[in-house]
Amino acid sequence: ERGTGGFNFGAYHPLETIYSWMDTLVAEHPNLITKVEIGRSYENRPMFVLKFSTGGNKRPAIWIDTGIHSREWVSQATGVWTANKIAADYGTDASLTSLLKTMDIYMLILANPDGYVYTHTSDRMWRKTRSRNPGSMCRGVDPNRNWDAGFSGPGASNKPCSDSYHGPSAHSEVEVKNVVNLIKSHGNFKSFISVHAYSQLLMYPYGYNCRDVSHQRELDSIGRAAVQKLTSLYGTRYKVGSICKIIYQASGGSIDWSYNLGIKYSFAFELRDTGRYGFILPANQIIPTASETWLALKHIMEYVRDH
Ligand code: ING
Ligand code: ZN
Repeated sequence: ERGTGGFNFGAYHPLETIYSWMDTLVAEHPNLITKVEIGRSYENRPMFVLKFSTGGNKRPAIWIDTGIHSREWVSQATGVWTANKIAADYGTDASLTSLLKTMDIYMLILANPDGYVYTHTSDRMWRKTRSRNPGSMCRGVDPNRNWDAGFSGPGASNKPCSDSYHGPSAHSEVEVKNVVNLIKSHGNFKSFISVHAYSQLLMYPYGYNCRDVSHQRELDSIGRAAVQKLTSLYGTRYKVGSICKIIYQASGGSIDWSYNLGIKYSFAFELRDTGRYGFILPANQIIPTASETWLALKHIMEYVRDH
C-alpha cells in the first residue's frame, strides 16, 4: 500500500501532495517517465502529464485522463495508483513491457486542478472548472461539455449556474484547450481514455447523439472483453455501451471529440460505485477499484497495440 516516499495509495490526497509525489516517481524512473507541463489552469496552476516512453519520436500513444470532474475523487486516486503500477511493472510484466517497446502512454492525473483544490477547500461536490462567467454570479464550466463535438447540443446547459454548463464556446476552458493542443500537435494518439466516477460503466461514443458510430461493434466487443477482466478480480459488475444509450445524451464530451478526430479507440469509464457512496467513495475502496480497473485498461491497451 505504501510506495515511493511512503506515499499511501489507499488515501485521497490534496493537489500539492500528488504533484510532489509525481516528482518522486519521475526521479525514480528517469529512463521511463518524463513530466510534461501542457499549460496552466484558469487559476494558473500547472497541468502535468506523465509520459511513459522507452524512446522514439511521437510513437503511437495512449491517452488517459483522470479527474476532469473534480468531485470524482476515486478517478484521480486511480490515476495515481495506475501511474505507479506502470512504473512498477515495467520490466517485469512482459505484456506491459512489450507495449512500451512500441507505444507511449500519457497520463493527465489532475485534468481539472482548480476544481480539485476547490473540492478540498470549499465544496466537496464541485464538478466544474473555476472560470468566471461574465454577467453571472456562478462560476465554472462543465469541462466535459466544452469539447468541439456536438457543442451546446442536447445534454448540456446554457446556464452558467448549471453543473452541466457548456461554456461560451467550444474549448473556452483553458484546461480543455491545453489537452486539445497536446493531442493535435502530437498527432499519433491511437486511444483516448477518460476516467470518471461513478456508475460502473465502460462507454464509447457517441454521447451527443444515439446513433451507432461506424466502429460500434468493434468498440463494444473490446469493452465487453475489458469488463470481463475487470469483473474477474472481485466480481464488480460493469455495463458496456455508448454514452447516449447507456447513461444519457451528453454533448461536448471529450471522447466524442477524440473519436471524431480519428482516435478510434476512445473510451470513458465510470468507476465505482453504483450510488451507495457515490462521489464520497470510502478510501478503502481506492486500491480495489484501481486494481480491477487496471485489468480493463490493460486489455484496451493490448488490443490497441495489436491492431
Ligand atoms: N459522467 C459523465 C458526464 O460527463 C459522460 C458521462 C462521459 C458524458 C463521457 C459524456 C462523455 O456526465 C459523469 N459522472 O461525469
Ligand atoms: Zn465525470
